[in-house]
Amino acid sequence: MIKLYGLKVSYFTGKLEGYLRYKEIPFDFRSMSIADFRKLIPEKTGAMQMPAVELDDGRWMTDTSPMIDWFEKEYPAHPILPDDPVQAYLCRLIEDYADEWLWRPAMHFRWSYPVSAKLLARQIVDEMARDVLAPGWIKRNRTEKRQRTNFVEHDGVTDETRAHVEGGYIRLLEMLGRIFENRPYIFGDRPTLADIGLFGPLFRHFSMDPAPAVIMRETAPSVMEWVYRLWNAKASHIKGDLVTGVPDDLLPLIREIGETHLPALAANARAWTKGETRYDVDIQGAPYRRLPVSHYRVWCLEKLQERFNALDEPTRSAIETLLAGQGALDALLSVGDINSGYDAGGEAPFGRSIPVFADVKG
Ligand SMILES: N[C@@H](CCC(=O)N[C@@H](CS)C(=O)NCC(=O)O)C(=O)O
Repeated sequence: MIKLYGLKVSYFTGKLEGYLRYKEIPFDFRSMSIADFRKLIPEKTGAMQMPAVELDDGRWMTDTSPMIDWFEKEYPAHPILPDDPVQAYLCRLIEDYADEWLWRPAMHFRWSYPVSAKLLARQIVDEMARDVLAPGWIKRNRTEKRQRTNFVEHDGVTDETRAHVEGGYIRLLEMLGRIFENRPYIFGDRPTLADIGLFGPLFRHFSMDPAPAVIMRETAPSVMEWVYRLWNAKASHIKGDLVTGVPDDLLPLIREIGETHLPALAANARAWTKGETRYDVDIQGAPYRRLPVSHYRVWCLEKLQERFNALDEPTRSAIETLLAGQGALDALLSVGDINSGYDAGGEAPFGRSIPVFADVKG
């Protein structure tokens, strides 16, 4: 049986668990210790990050997006990518937004509010650092400080951007709430990659961490219901179909991605091309300053462009019209052809991976 190393509070571990449970792929869950995180996992995968998967044949994988693609090939029953190539492309876009853009509000709500931060520091230390010989309060303080410094303060959350960071979550709940009034999953009666991607931030962070969860319960119970519907979903039990085309209630989400995630990806890629390590970008009028340049996210934009360019002409023009109608096309294509140099041989999720932020230490 495959071994899944991660934590029961982790964004990307939760995303992969949601996927594996839905696909009914059995796995043996292993809590990742600090020693695994600092030594074993980087040795095996190249990146100090979770989750990581060890296969029966001894191979290791990391990075949920290419891992899910690999599992989809190995377990082709009940595919999570829609047959409709327009819907499939939107799934990729929504997954990338959920993975990369929602990371900041998820970390902010977890580490800026003591009611969340104290609980999570306790949970992380209890699960990960039992063997570390130091008083519990020291381990918990260290964890809280590490996370807040790296993922809140160094990721552009300031007095000037805080309302915008939180507003993005509130808007997401409104948009998803409207969708789930109409159908159980983003594209219809069964989950797709769009649901799995959104599950990362929405499950382990927004629905479980005290500060954002109370907002979800009070203002968007249909989203809370979707989170746990997906957690309980089994592909072999769901017979539902997907909708035809792209429903109107999805357009605000595409617009939001076009105004937030895509311009941020483009600014990051431009800064990386110039060899910079920090960049500034204004998003929906909010001034994000000195954001860490991420090589990994240059690859994210490269993949989105590559997939776009590989589409056949009618599909590409349908997506072009759709994205342009929501003001989301320019940012996707504004940085001409990108060559991140990462995973040039197409080995991911095997081979040497890189973390999202290279500067973050154990
Ligand atoms: N692109 C990766 C991201 C994985 C990731 O960033 N995981 C987080 C925890 S949920 C992590 O390990 N961060 C590194 C750290 O905290 O230093 C994926 O999709 O698996």
